[in-house]
Amino acid sequence: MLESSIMSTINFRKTVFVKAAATIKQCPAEGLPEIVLCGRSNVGKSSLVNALANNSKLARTSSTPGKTRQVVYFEVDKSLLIADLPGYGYAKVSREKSEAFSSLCDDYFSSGRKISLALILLDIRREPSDKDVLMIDYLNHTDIPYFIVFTKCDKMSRSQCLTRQRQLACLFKFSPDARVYAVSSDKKLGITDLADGIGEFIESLS
Ligand SMILES: Nc1nc2c(ncn2[C@@H]2O[C@H](COP(=O)(O)OP(=O)(O)O)[C@@H](O)[C@H]2O)c(=O)[nH]1
Ligand SMILES: [Mg+2]
Repeated sequence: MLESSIMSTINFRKTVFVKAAATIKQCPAEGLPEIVLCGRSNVGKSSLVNALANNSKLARTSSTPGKTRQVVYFEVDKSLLIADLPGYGYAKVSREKSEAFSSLCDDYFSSGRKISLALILLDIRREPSDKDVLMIDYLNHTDIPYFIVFTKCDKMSRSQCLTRQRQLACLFKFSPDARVYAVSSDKKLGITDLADGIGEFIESLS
């Protein structure tokens, strides 16, 4: 997890909250390239926004899974929009609520909004859920580019992390185009690398 020295010109420290949307209709107008964060509830989506922005007060994080019921938008350096999607498939919320969250996540992908890049967050320690598998399978059948981001890597040694990454890559059948990152938002590991990767990818679109 060496931090790369090649910097993209997008400054993630200039990240601001835009709005929270409870329905697709409330989502902001399209314009800037948009990246979406997806993954099960509690995987570390909001913590990743904060780590990228180096601002722990930006996105609300929670140790109680299933809290976010909205798509939360952030604008980075007037250059891109980050959509923090509701986490999918957390068993402890009621079935009705759980379906509402995942349907907002599903709707998002079928809404016709232009998604420039999806970040699929996977907890390095956990076994993939059916929803994770479905999400990746779905993306493999679309032309939406995605990066895989393994989270909470501070919970393991570096060598355990590499072994897990290899095991999970076999289980998931990631697209050969998908870049794979391993990060810790807590310990700020791999964050600069990921920011550079996102910046470079977004800049290559224009
Ligand atoms: N150890 C560790 N815990 C983390 C990390 N990222 C997030 N967490 C914890 O995981 C829980 C859920 O994080 P959150 O960002 O709210 O997840 P979200 O539901 O996907 O947005 C919180 O208790 C965080 O403190 C990490 O890199 N390392
Ligand atoms: Mg969150």
